[in-house]
Amino acid sequence: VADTIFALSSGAPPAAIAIVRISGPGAEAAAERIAGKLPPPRVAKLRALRDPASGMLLDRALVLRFPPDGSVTGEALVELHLHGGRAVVDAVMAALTAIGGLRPAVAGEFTWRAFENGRIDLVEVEGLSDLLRAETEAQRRAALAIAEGGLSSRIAAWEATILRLSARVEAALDFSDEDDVGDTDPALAADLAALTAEWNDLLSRPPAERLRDGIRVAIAGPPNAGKSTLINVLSGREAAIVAPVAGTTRDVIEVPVAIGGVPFVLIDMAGLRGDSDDEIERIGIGKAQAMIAGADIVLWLGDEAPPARAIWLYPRSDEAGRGGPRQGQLVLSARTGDGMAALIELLVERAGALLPRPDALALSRRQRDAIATCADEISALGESNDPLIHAEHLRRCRVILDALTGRSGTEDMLDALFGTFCIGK
Ligand SMILES: Nc1nc2c(ncn2[C@@H]2O[C@H](COP(=O)(O)OP(=O)(O)O)[C@@H](O)[C@H]2O)c(=O)[nH]1
Ligand SMILES: [Mg+2]
Repeated sequence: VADTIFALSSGAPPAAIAIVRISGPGAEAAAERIAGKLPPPRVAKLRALRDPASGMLLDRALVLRFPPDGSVTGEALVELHLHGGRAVVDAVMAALTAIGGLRPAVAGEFTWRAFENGRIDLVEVEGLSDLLRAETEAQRRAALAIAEGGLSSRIAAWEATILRLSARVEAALDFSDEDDVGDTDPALAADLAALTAEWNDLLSRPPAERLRDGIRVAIAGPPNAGKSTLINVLSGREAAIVAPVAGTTRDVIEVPVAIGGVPFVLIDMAGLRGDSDDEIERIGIGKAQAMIAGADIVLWLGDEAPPARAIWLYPRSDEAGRGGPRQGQLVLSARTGDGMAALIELLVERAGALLPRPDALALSRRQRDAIATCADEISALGESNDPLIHAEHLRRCRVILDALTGRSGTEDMLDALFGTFCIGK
């Protein structure tokens, strides 16, 4: 039998309201000790909470209970909506501890129980984890789609198809003998081709990590071009040191910002020049070149032709006597703000093509790896016309998909995932 656990599930006090959740077989009995008779399921009622030992009033709170069949954890669950003061929360938590038979939850334990009790699968847990950490609208939408089972339902359909095909292959096995291995069943080949096409479509889409980690924008060019000034204006803070001295920025500075609801990581770096006699600056220039190579977008502030993936800028445009912009350069002054709106519009537009489409499923690395491995199994299957081999590849696909949803899981993966949650979730 599971322990009964409790935790503060809302944010850190003080706040208007603090929600303490109690989950497990003893949840209702414990809640009754301090709140008296509990309201009917899923009905919120105001109750006086009292210390069971002294009878002292602790708070007046809204009490809600959810029976196991309708609770998020799949266990009896009680919520106490307290006044969100630190001492109120402490007093109620102390009273719950004193009752005995229940203990404070560890991080992610409520979600773990939901998973263990089959309320959600591992893919949905991943979506939930991303949802709790979502900081931009795009992240929220992508995470919610996964958390709501958008991918899980697709996986269930694949598993059903594979199971059906396995049954067909295994039935064929029973009727064939070893010397009489026929051609691959054409219906099987067609079903597998459809499955593989669906997987390849998902694999070809922009990955979910781009949404979480941000579009990497390298701000590059010669020293004193105005790179650090631009990054400060774009991020709205003094992230990088600005000075009219060549070689001021030597290390790489990464500034995460949301612009137009899109997460970006702006990367400031040493100015590119070949003649530096400063050892540290030369290392910085080497790093800068690596950053340019790895960036999703490059903002190029140089006069020479820009590198690939670059938006070519004509910076410090407010200064006279600069020779004027060339064809293809976006005229920009970080000082006057001239051209900034156009630059931001261009950045958001470029990012749009690199990010998952708003309502399309975006897969995480783990999800992509599993699907790619399944696709490999199916292509290996296609190279044989032995039903015994077919059956084995199909079986392996089922194992991979089971691991993806957590029906059979590796412990270290579970630890890593549930470790991302906070106490009370
Ligand atoms: N007039 C003008 N000066 C600028 C502009 N942007 C940067 N600067 C100046 O140019 C110098 C170098 O700027 P900085 O951002 O440090 O260049 P970095 O070496 O490319 O990072 C500093 O003195 C800045 O104040 C701009 O848009 N207009
Ligand atoms: Mg700089």
